[in-house]
Amino acid sequence: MAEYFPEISNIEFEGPESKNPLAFKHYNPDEQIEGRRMEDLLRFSVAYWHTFRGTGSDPFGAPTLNRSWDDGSDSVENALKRVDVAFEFMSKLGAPYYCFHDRDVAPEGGSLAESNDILDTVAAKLKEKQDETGIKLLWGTANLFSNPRFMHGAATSCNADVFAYAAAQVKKAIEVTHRLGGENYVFWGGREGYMNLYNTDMKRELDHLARFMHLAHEHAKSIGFEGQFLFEPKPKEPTKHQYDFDAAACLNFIRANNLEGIVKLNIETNHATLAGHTMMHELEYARIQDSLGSIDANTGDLLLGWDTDQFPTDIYLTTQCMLVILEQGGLTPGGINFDAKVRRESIDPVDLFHAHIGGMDAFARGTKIAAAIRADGVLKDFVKDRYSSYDAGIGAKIEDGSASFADLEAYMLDKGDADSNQSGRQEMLENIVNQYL
Ligand code: XLS
Ligand code: NI
Ligand code: NI
Repeated sequence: MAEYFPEISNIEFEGPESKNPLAFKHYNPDEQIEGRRMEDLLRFSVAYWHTFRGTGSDPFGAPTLNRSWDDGSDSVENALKRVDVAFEFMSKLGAPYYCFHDRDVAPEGGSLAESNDILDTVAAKLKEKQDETGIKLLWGTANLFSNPRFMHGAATSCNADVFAYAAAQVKKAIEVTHRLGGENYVFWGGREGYMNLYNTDMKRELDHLARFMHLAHEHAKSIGFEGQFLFEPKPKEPTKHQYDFDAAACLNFIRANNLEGIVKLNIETNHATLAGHTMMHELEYARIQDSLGSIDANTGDLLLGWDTDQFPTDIYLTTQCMLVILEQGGLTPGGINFDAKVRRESIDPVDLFHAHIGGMDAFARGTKIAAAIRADGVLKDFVKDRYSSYDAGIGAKIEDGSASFADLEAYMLDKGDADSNQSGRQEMLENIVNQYL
């Protein structure tokens, strides 16, 4: 069988002292962290669209990446060959999972029926390779944004035929995800949003999106798909007002439309920062509401205002992510999907390995640091103590609901003034975190 990365052998863990760029320094699948194997805790996933469909083209220039195996065509033959490439790459990397959009793995045909047939053909090969390698599908999704038919949105399109088309496409994508044992199914809003209210009935669009989600859930149930549904919040791109702007907007939509327990969140770093939040904020906001399902790991560039989808290398960032993820005991059935692409100047196939090794190591190291911080309990103890005025007395009555406004007034009239405040000690805590890095 043809080999597409002949120069590369399996990427092994060699430890922090290793100087080999094609080895893991921190990601050691069998190492135990908080009682779990690193591989089972982190559940790393490769994004098919970036890693096997990325070309290096940007709005200003043509493809740059050297991918000798890819003839650049949309033929089924080329799509089938990419499956071999993908599974060789993922096996050599040691990634246990991957994710795809329907249109990344299989080209669109001349009609919906033809597109479905092509998807089935490629899915059969994906299944074969999954069985052969043991690599699993973290999540599937449908591309409801590239084709011009989705210019006004998919479930929120003003055109009912487009809603119907999107429904048919998602129906198929859920079925294929189910067939491949996918553990989640993602809905990224794509073009679900609007550019201008002069031509938009926002109420109808949001109602349609809710209807779409209930239909998807009913279909999933009817075929026995038990994977977790996930919304992926993102602001700005591509529409000016995305309906799933951030975790808060998604959770509001979920609650307003009786989708609690049906849809959780897939939080992406670059999307968080575009929304004006830190990744840690978005993760914690989702976690405390039992809605943190999975993450798309990447990073933006603070100097650029768009979704640059770079591989994460910042240990502070991964430590902060893992503080939240460890707090909820991992992400299962979700995982850490590298929704990230190599820069268009990183033109060699080997750069795909460097990029993923770096991301996996950054997360592994962040995991070890976060676990050490948690083992010492420094942050937790400080926070617990900071709120201790709610553990007894008037605070406990506020929390258990037994104090009315009148009670609180009487309490404070009697006392005269609030107890003095204590320092937040932010700088000390930042210094403590730095000690672990
Ligand atoms: C785009 C999104 C997309 C989703 C899957 O910005 O991140 O790649 O993860 O549709
Ligand atoms: Ni994403
Ligand atoms: Ni993104």
